[in-house]
Amino acid sequence: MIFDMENETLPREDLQKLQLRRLQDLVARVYENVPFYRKKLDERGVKPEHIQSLSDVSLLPFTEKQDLRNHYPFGLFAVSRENIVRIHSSSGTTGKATVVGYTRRDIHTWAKLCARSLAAAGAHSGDFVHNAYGYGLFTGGLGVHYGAEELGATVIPVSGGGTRRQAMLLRDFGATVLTCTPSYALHLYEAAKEMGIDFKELPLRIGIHGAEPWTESMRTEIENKLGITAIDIYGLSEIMGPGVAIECAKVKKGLHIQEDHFLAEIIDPETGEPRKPGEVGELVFTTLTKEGIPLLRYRTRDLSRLNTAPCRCGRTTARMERVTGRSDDMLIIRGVNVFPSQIESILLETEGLAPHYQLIVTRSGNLDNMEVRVEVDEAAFSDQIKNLQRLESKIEKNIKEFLGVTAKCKLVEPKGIERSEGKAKRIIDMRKEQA
Ligand code: DLL
Repeated sequence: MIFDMENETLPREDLQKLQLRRLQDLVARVYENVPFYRKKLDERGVKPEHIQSLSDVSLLPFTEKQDLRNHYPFGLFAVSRENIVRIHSSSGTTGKATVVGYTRRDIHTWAKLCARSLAAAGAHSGDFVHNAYGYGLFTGGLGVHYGAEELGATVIPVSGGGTRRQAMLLRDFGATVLTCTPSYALHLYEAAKEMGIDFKELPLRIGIHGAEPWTESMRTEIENKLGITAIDIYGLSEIMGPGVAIECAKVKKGLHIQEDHFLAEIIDPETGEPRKPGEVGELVFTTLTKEGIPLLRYRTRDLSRLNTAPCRCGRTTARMERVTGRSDDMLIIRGVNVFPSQIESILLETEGLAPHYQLIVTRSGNLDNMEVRVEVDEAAFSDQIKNLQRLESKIEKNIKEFLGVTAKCKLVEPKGIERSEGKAKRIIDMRKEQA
């Protein structure tokens, strides 16, 4: 079903006119209300009235995750605090998190776009949506929740964790739609199986999975094991949260971007120059309608390509190819975004450690595991085993507390981490080989 027939099927020419109008309004708004953007635009000699066509977007400055961090927490908001009705934030509570704010209208738009997304995936009013995305500062839980309600479905706000209980609720309530990360879907399947629950006997029809990269073979595995249609949903908190783009159940080839609200570009991640249509590069989004924290040309670091060919489902919006990688070193561990630099700063603040470490990411069953190997200094090395174990637990506790991710810490002897002659190899990600 197409939830918003008018806007999702606009002839591309009309869509582009709408985008231009919204872009012009956006640039005027940020010029007026966000000192950061006014300064950047002034430096480039760009005034709002210079935006005369969609390609003039290239006159605008990029925005990076670091810009949000530099203005932590609310420095890039474009409206006064009283007009912000909701805050979300990406993981990391060390002052380096990215914080976003929504006006009442933003929340309403977001709910509509998530309703569009659920409908594109094949959900409809009357469906039971078992929502296992995390509720809280993470956008997944509440984003999907509001969308499901907007669609007229019944939400079961389970959030993350308590897997055996989730399996029981899935069976008892008879959910027809499951929303969670792809890895969690498989984890849930395993737990259910151990409890003697057969997914194929449940009324579940659709899985809507995202927040982390996954592959076509993982889709096949989920579909076969759970007996459902598995749909890819994409989004990021800086732009809105889930619902920026979604596959349609009809074709399942590329994710329809909600282009009346987000202007997408593909650039060369090295030079920042636009890539030719159809070429792979870094996805960049400009929020066309957002009020709380509108962003110009936000660099997602996600790699993809765009396809503007008409889709058999009837939507006219461009489709982005499934995101398979990033152009930076951000790791996604069980859906939680983690930068090695965040782990590093926790390690550096801990006494008794040398600044040499490695992050080893593996996958056991369907879940990601991260081990932090770090060298102790000479003084700590001569300590009793008991003290070293205490140090390991302390590091694990700090990583959990500050980054929201569970990691196993393993202390190694001085010089125990291999030195590299060039760039230090800090991340050993074995998930791809294991897939
Ligand atoms: O992960 C929002 C979301 C929630 C999307 C629920 C889908 C479902 P962040 O925590 O800000 O927001 O993380 C955003 O996650 O830049 C991508 O690198 C990655 N990501 C999100 N969806 C996908 C996907 C949410 N379908 C970052 N495929 C993004 C691959 C994804 N990567």
